[in-house]
Amino acid sequence: MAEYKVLFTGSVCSGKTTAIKSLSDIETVDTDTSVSDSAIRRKRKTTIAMDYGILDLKEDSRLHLYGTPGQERFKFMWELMMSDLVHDAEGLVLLVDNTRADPFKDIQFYIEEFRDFIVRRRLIIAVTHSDEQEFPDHHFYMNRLKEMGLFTTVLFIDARDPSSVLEVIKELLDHKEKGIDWEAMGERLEVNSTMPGAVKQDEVAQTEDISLMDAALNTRGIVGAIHLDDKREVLSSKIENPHNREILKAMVNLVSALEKKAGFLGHIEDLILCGKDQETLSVFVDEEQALGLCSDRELSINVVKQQAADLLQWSKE
Ligand SMILES: Nc1nc2c(ncn2[C@@H]2O[C@H](COP(=O)(O)OP(=O)(O)OP(=O)(O)O)[C@@H](O)[C@H]2O)c(=O)[nH]1
Ligand SMILES: [Mg+2]
Repeated sequence: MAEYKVLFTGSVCSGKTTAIKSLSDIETVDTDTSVSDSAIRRKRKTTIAMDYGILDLKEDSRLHLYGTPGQERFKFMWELMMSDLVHDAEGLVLLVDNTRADPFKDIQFYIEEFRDFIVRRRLIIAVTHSDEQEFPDHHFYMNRLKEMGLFTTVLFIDARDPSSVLEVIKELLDHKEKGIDWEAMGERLEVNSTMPGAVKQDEVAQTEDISLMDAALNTRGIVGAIHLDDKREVLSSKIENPHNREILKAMVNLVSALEKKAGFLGHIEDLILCGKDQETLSVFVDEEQALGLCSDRELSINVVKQQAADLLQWSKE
């Protein structure tokens, strides 16, 4: 029996659990649970450990489908999976949610986090939610990725539609495993997916009434937060150390001052101070609001940035 493995990753809500359910011939193992932090601003359930399913390719070959949890607070699972379960995987499928404020930031984040894993494996970028947000389109992705030095396949899929997710697998395995009847497989999966409960379609965004501050403070590694409006007035602040609060406010003002004085820089999105001691201070600024965060030193800058992007985007909904 030939056995292959593939790993799906991507931001919260990008469709990892759904894609694996769409493809699997067995009842998938999912570890979804109710959310208590920034993800609650978008959905009710999130994967905490992993997703797992199996796709029968032929009588004598099958594909094991693994999905990471999307939230960075479960990042230890990514490392565990990469070093153990999926160390021999064929490739990584990076699901990119097209409704994200800046999908390319997500791509950069995941490429960075999975850098060692993709060195010797195929990377396929699969854009989801494009039925909800058409742009960036395929052409735009190809151009931007080229600028980023990334030469990889980009497919537009709907994670809820088995035939569409199957295109990703075909791209990954077609040259490796000959004689697969992709069309018949697509039909089989379509039939499966109409079975009750085969694909969960009922967990669409139900934004609950949780403030950005509560979501921020429920996020692993974030120990204080301050939220300011477009006029840079403080809306809410939960920071124990008064000095940190003042420094974060000053950093927000500094961003505005720098944008005025150093126009050649264009819009400054963030300013981050990393000291040698325990906390990192960062501010994230857009036209409508600013968010200041105190975080544990052990939380990487890459992760703090990704968390802030999540918090700011979902707070606008
Ligand atoms: N409209 C639309 N909805 C989609 C698409 N892909 C997935 N969804 C929906 O998006 C929601 C979230 O999908 P999940 O599969 O739970 O996302 P996830 O990546 O597993 O999220 P985490 O486990 O929290 O990281 C579900 O309601 C899906 O049905 C798509 O391409 N278009
Ligand atoms: Mg999931």
